[in-house]
Amino acid sequence: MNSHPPTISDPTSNPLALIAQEMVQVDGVISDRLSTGVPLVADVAKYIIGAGGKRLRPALLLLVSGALGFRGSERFALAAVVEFIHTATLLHDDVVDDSTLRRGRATANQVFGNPASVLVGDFLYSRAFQMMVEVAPPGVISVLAETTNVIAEGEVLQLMNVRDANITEEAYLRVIRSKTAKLFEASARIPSILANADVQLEEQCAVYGQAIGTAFQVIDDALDYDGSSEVMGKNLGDDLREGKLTLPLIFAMRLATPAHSKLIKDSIETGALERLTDIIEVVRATGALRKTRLVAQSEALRAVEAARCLPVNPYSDALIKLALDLVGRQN
Ligand code: GRG
Repeated sequence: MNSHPPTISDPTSNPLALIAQEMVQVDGVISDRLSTGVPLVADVAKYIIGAGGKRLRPALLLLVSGALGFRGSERFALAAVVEFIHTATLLHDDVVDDSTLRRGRATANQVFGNPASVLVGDFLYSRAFQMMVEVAPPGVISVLAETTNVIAEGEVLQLMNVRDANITEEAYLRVIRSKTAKLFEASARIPSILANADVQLEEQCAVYGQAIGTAFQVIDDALDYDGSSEVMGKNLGDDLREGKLTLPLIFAMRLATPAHSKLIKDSIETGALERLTDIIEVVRATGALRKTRLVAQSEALRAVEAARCLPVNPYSDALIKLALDLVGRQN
């Protein structure tokens, strides 16, 4: 296996700059493939996709393609496929959670209602499958079929855990590896299949995606207690509101005084929100957020180790930088 020397990269450089032109092509595919004769489908799909989004999963697919020297045009269609699947999950998730704010604006369910959100999510999801069968070899189709199934399982697991104050760190990790990290994993694995990489290299790509996806969700959960609603484009304290015990609360319950720990437990179990501000304060004061960020950091380092097994070039350097940057993200 090829091994990377430690990278001393320019700390101000943007790892996504390398694929900026390619992302324009992906945006072209996204806009072409939103075509439909049903106006409501187009309205909802354009509303959510037009709101932006970081396009991280397509970026991952393009960066790994670059690192492995795969230049086939299928990569643009498949980058759009992972973004469509991601967007379908967001539409469904906002209905399930009754969320009101996403990407800095009212959620699609707020604007168009729950039925339109669910059904347009189904449209994007099935359009993604139409697109993938046009261009992808069976190995890629199998990865995406497995991925979407695992994402759905992760969401059901999370639903089963709602209002349970005894969720362990392991149970939490199982949920996030399924609901979030699995699509990152697929985005990094797909180019290795397209590039006919050997089994070990394919595995390292998958590990990179899984680790960066896990780090990403852990930071997302920290930001729910620590971020700025304006910068994130979504509300603070949503997880507690929904009865979800995420890593910051698991750690805070362990580190807090018995009285504060009980406050968190009661709030998760009953859904009482009057003490939300106090709970956010406890989470911050106990050092639970620092501990949470350390978990994300260790996942990011696992991603870096995996990226060091890729050929040494600017794309794999960018993958390393991306993993390190995501830990410090604010939105
Ligand atoms: C349709 C296959 C399918 C499943 C439905 C509802 C559901 C099952 C899955 C939801 C999974 C989910 C929303 C996980 C959270 C992932 C996450 C951290 C989303 C935010 O990602 P960002 O920050 O979003 O990349 P942007 O807005 O930048 O695109």
